[in-house]
Amino acid sequence: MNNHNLFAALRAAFPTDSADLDTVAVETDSGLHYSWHDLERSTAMLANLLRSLHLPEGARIAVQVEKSVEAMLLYLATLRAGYVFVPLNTAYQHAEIEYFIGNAEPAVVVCASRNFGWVSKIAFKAGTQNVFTLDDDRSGSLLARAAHCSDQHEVAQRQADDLAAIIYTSGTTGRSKGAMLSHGNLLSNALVLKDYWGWQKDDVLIHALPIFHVHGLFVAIHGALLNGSKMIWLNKFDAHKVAENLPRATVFMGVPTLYVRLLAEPGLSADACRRMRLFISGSAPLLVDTFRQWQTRTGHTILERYGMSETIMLTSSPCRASQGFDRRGGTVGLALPGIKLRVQSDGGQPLPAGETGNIEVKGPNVFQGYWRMLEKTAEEFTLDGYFKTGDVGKLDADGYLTIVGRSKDLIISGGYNVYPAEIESWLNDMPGVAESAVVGVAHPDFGEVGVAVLVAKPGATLDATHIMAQLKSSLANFKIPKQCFVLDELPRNAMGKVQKNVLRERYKALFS
Ligand code: MCA
Ligand code: AMP
Repeated sequence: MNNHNLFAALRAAFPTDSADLDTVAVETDSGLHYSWHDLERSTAMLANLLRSLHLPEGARIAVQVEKSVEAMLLYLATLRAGYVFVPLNTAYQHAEIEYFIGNAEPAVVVCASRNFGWVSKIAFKAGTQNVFTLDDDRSGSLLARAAHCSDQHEVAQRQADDLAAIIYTSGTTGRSKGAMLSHGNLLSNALVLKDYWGWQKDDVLIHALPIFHVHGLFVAIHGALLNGSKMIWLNKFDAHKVAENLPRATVFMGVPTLYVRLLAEPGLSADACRRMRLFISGSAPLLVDTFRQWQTRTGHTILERYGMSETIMLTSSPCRASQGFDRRGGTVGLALPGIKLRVQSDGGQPLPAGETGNIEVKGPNVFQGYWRMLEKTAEEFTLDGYFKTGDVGKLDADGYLTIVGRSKDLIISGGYNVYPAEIESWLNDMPGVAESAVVGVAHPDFGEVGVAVLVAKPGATLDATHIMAQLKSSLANFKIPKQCFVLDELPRNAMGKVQKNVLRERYKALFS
């Protein structure tokens, strides 16, 4: 293959026969149908629009829009035109967007029309020349402009290590880092999953995840497109709609919260799942209890996989009979083909099966580094080139990986990452707050949620409700701690370090 552009590989799987090109590639829950031909034409038009802007090589296209098929087409068009896609969570607010745009310096920003006022102000201030709007009802200036562009476009030539996307992943110091993923990273992983998960042309994927993170944007979309498989597209997860569509589908991907919510849906039954081939879970720990309940209720065993923004997918439970078909609840399966995975001691020594240590990985899927953070990138790799995931786990004698915790201070809430350090720095800046700690505790719906603990400055009185409201006006809603307590002091060890484990223990039953 001469052109390593990921889009070229995806398009190669589109039907070639003109009658098949008119078959449905994406069907939405609002009754819209997009044929393969539509995908081809509309990505060409959007790619031509981007090209007409005379952007520099490597230009970033930052996108904060509600989920829609058109938003996916914009992603594909960005690949097609050879630019770098920067998706941003729709929950991000002013300060967060200001940081991402300032850091990524995108040449193009696409936002929802209701946010145009404030987003364009930030973008123009940061030097962005083009700001378009795109809404989830197929309106906005992006599509209006693209409508005038040709539907013929030659896919831009790209090398395997040319950048395709930057995915912001929250930083341990409170600042997000942009994980740079190349066309080669994305394609190698998509090809491995195509084979490992046994994708077939007649598979039908229910796409119900957001498309601004790795799970919904890469794993799900690449999986379907690379195999010429149809997608049933939901702009927003809705357990009832998913259950309704199950009888027509074969593959579903979700974070554990989606499985928990589906289990509460009366329409979920073994009969509804009769055509289903694969239920895939990832992004956060799946409770063994959920895994078992799913088996009992549907007759299907969830396939668990583990990955990161920096690496895309790393491990998976076996999928087919030839792989042993042995999916073990509580584990995230085996290292995917071509991916080296090891568990090391803190001193950097390999640990035998059964012992818990730091998970490190190497492979063609591992990212190119953090955007404009050379030192940070270097810190996250070992001398022999393994990426330090920050996850702690153990391998069993058969190679199954169990994640037992994280060395990074991270809360995963409903599949979204929340870094306590970021929340604490906002809390600490609030009037009257002397110090704060944010810890993750178990939650029946989101798996884990944040709880904030505050200590007031001498003489100050803190109103937890008011503080949470203030936080809500500054940060994405999923980052807001679900409860807030004011204490006289934080528990500390002899070294003066805050004992978050003591706080976690104290609040562990808060939501049970
Ligand atoms: C919504 N809320 C949350 C979350 N989502 N709180 C904590 N954690 C969350 N994840 C809160 C909002 O703040 C709001 O609170 C209230 O719930 C309703 O918000 P809404 O947006 O309507 O919620 P929802 O539609 O019910 O969303 C729940 C969800 C969503 C469907 C589970 O969070 C979701 O789509 N999660 C999937 C995330 C994902 O795709 N992760 C993959 C990352 P209030 O009313 O108080 O404001 S990729 C990754 O991790 C790696 C690479 C991997 O391995 O895949
Ligand atoms: P992100 O930075 O958003 O890509 O999130 C990556 C993190 O999500 C990983 O480092 C893990 O801590 C976590 N994660 C992903 N998949 C799983 C899984 N199947 N089970 C447990 N944790 C997971």
